Amino acid sequence: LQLQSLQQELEMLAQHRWQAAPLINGQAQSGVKYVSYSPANRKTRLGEVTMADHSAIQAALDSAAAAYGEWRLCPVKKRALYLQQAAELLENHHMELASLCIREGGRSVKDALNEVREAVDFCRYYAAIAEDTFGQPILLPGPAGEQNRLLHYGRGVFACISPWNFPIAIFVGQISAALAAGNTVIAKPAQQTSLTAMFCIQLLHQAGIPTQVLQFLPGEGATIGKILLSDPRIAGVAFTGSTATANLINRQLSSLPAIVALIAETGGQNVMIADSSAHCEQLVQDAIVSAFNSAGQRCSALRVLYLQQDIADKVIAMLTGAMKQLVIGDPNDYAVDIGPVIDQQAVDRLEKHVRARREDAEVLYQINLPACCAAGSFFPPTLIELTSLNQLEEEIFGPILHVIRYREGELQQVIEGVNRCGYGLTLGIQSRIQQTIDRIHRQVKVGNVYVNRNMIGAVVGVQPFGGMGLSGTGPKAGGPSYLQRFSVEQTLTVNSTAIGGNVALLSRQL
Ligand code: UN1
Repeated sequence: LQLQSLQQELEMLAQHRWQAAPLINGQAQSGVKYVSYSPANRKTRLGEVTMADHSAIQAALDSAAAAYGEWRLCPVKKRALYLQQAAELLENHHMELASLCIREGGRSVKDALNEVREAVDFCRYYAAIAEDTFGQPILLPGPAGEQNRLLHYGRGVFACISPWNFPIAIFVGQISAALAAGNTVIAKPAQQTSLTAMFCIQLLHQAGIPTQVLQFLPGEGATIGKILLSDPRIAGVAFTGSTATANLINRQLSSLPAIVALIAETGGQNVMIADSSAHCEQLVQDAIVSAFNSAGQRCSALRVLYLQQDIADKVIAMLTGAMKQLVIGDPNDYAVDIGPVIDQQAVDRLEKHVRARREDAEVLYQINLPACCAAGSFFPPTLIELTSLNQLEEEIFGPILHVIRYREGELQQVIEGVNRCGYGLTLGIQSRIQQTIDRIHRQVKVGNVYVNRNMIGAVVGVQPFGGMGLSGTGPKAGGPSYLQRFSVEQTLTVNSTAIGGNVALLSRQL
């Protein structure tokens, strides 16, 4: 009954039309518009998006820079309160948010609801961490007669550039961290999910976050990035997306006079290693979830499963069987596990990859898409056997799982190959031998290691998330040190024995 009413509510909400436009101090700006369609059928008009032009970008910079002076001094308690109110509003509007994100981002119902949950968690977590870390000045020891304190401030104007694959959670996560640390924010959402982002911004403003402190610039990424990130008023950038784009941003920031903080969370070439002691049912369940959930469009998703030779045939047969059970189709339907990928370009890229692997590897199994998928941007879950990790050059962002067999005695080579590929985001280990588990996790240069479980869905505050090497700069989102990098420190040293207090200090300086 509950599922039925959930389904009915989603159908009702699907009638709604949405708008997105640049918001400068809360005021919608005019400009060139485009219509947003659902990737599930490419014909349902979801709403219109007005793209930010040069004058909107300049206005966002002017306003965010002007608002920084006051926001920097806004007590941490008050900033935290705004975020708690934002969490409550996001929670109260979870069905509208989820419905929009299902239709605009092609997320499954479960994914979309989890995303709202994660965004709420980010707001609450960063509010709490900000109060803990920045709430009181840190008193430091010093010689008698001297008082030393460490104070934290926001860096200034922060550009938050977010991806389409988590249009609620990562979008709100970056913004809430930057605000909690005392920055003003210019939020640039992924173009494919501008409507969802706009609704989040409206809720954040409604929660009391001053409109001057949070500016919004939907539109074309390269155009906005070029103008925004060449302005010396930008003090920091939070970016989640591809490694290639992170490098572009880094190069662009390097032409600014100051060294600007870049917090980048990028791609992965994530591996799971299963030895012959692995529990096969557990392994298959975890591999299927990690590779195909969210149509494989997570930076944390499993891409390559290493199987020890003696369990390989059995596990491949089990994986194929499990893939047949996956339900692909309209993401508005609660029973659907896998919706579309984000757009036709994504389909083309994945098809190209599979075509090339038909030449140098073996495509073991590919699901037949049901008729309902014909009109949308769908890609069938695919299983490919490789002979070497070198056959994958860049991140494959979709529902494709690769397997590679390894022999007893080759584990060290496997570990070294994983480290050599340069990515370092997530890694799974399936083994019941403690020594093997320790041997692997101590050697791999990877940010999040998961043992005998799936490798996605890191929980805020519980499993701080983020990688190293080609996978990002750190610090870890949803972790206790994340806010540090969004802030600057000031050491305040005061001679507390000065006669007559401040007047005496002042005259001594003169
Ligand atoms: C991303 O896909 O861009 O653990 C990162 C997870 C998520 C991944 C988010 N935190 O699956």
